[in-house]
Amino acid sequence: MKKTACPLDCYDACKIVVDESMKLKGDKEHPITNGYLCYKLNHYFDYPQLNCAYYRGKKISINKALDILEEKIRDSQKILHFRGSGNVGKMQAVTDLFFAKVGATFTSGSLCDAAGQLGIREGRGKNLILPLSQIKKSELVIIWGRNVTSTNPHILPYLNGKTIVVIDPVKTEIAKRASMHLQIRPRTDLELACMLARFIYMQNSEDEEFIENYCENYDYFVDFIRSYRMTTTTQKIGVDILDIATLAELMQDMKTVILVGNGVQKYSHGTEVVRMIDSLGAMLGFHAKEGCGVSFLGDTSVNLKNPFEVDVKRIPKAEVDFSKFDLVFIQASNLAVTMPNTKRVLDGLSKTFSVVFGLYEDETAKIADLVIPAKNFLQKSDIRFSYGHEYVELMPKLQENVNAISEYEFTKEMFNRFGFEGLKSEEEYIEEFKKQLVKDEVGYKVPIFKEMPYKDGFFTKSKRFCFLDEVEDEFDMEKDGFFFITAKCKTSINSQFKRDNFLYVPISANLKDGDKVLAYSDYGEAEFEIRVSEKLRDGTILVYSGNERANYLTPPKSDNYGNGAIFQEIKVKLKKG
Ligand SMILES: Nc1nc2c(c(=O)[nH]1)N[C@H]1C(S)=C(S)[C@@H](COP(=O)(O)OP(=O)(O)OC[C@H]3O[C@@H](n4cnc5c(=O)[nH]c(N)nc54)[C@H](O)[C@@H]3O)O[C@H]1N2
Ligand SMILES: Nc1nc2c(c(=O)[nH]1)N[C@H]1C(S)=C(S)[C@@H](COP(=O)(O)OP(=O)(O)OC[C@H]3O[C@@H](n4cnc5c(=O)[nH]c(N)nc54)[C@H](O)[C@@H]3O)O[C@H]1N2
Ligand SMILES: [Mo]
Repeated sequence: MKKTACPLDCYDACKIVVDESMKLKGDKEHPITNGYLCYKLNHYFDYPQLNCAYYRGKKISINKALDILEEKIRDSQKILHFRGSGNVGKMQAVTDLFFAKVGATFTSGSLCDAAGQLGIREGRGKNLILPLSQIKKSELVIIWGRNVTSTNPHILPYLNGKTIVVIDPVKTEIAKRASMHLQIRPRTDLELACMLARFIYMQNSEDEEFIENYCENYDYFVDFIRSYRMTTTTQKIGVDILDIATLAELMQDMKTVILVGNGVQKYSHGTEVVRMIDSLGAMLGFHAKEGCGVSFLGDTSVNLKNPFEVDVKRIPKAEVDFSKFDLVFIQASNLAVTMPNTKRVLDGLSKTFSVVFGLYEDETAKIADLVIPAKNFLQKSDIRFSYGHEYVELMPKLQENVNAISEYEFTKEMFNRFGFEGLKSEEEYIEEFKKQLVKDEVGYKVPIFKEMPYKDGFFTKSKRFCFLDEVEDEFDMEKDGFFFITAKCKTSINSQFKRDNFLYVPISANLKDGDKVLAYSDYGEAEFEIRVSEKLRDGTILVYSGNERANYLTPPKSDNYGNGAIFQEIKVKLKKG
């Protein structure tokens, strides 16, 4: 029996026990995995891995594929290295060392949490992970735009016996079980946080000592929240003002943890939304109180020396125009599905030479000129961090596979072919990460992730928490059409594993299961099959991330500051087919 960790881009970062027959089980001793795995890992081997390379649809050897790639790189002026998050092991980034040496352009930001990450950093300086122990000690857990049952299921045992409040336009599974569900209109989280802050301010229950000793900009924050009129703002949010008042009281009386998810920040002002929720927490001193805290997706690399850091030209990920490059190298991303504005993505790819280095024959591999098969997480060595808890796991190689190559092997081969020097051994790189960790009775941890991460102050220049005091937001909320929610699916991880391709509509949309519709936005259109759902608020429709057509509708744009994708910054209309 051997142990490794799940490679998927997920809060839980589970530890896995692998038996002789390569059966995967959850590790009972791991603080979060708790002995069980999710659908995706339980069906890991149902999805066949690529077992050879392809050039324009024809099978070729890996060596031949690398010959073609080498020649192409030598002939290309403009190369793009686009790395996704199909596997979040640290060794994925070793390929950066090679592509930096050939002068490739890289991407900045992400399709994921970049807007919110910046919001947290602007307030706190660094985005440290809230340790599981604080969640355990809390009394009230506010689940704010995070669908824990699907995306963070191993946290559920930590929520037992606590008062749960859910803020989500969708009646998610956890919302059904919650003491209170604020089923707000999408894109009104900043306003809701403002109203909660107003109630706390009116009742004089802010944490004065904390604000005085650890914060700055509070007076401007007060001016800012007071600029929102109670009645019109509550109408915009679309929930009962008494519910908002009740939640404000609960937050004053109970030890509170806010679990903020990706759902709140897929908008142009995503940075400010997350910073506003964090400011609300700071107003009550949550960052320095036992059993309290605001937890967004944590920064896994904070304070780590990264041996793969490179100094390169970068362009915002969501906005990449592939046609501007002679050669596009796509690693661990199925961007023909997961990137915004699919039509633009496909047009761009058709005008360049594209290489996919991946695990599956996914949509992007199917249209690529060259496909290089990657080893899966069991077939190579790695180390992984989590953005939902403080533990780090080693991922030793457990299986041979001669039909694919690892990211390290790829890099080594390319270094050799180009005569580059300075690549260390795989073990040395993993050791460079490992030696920066500390070990407690449970496992490896990043040293900066302490019990109370901000007890000794913040990491901004002034060492103080910096409150939000303005927002730039020009989106027309009343524009005709539905709000377009794209949340994560329980049985897939973005485009990997079992996807859901339906378009969910509320009962009031007057459609029925099986209807075919054309959905269109300012950015594109696509056909969908309808499923009617009582979970949706009127005026909103939902597709899951990984839906093969969802991103035909989404904008190829980034948020105002963080270079994050803004999948939900649209209104969508439906035409029955
Ligand atoms: N099963 C599964 N797990 C996953 C993933 C997966 O694809 N499948 N993906 C992984 C990845 S890459 C990430 S980044 C994380 C993200 O996981 P989460 O943080 O859970 O993010 P989402 O599922 O995108 O959105 C969460 C919730 O936000 C709600 N929401 C949408 N718009 C709004 C809004 O305007 N306001 C509010 N308050 N809520 C809104 C949605 O209805 C949804 O329930 O999950 C990871 N875990
Ligand atoms: N509309 C909409 N779009 C979204 C989202 C949304 O909420 N709504 N979510 C966004 C978010 S949060 C994220 S993180 C992105 C994720 O989007 P992507 O980065 O595209 O991630 P995945 O779809 O998980 O996986 C992509 C590919 O990774 C490859 N892969 C898996 N393991 C390995 C490996 O070990 N090595 C190599 N070389 N390849 C591997 C597989 O071939 C797989 O097809 O999607 C984004 N797209
Ligand atoms: Mo993500």
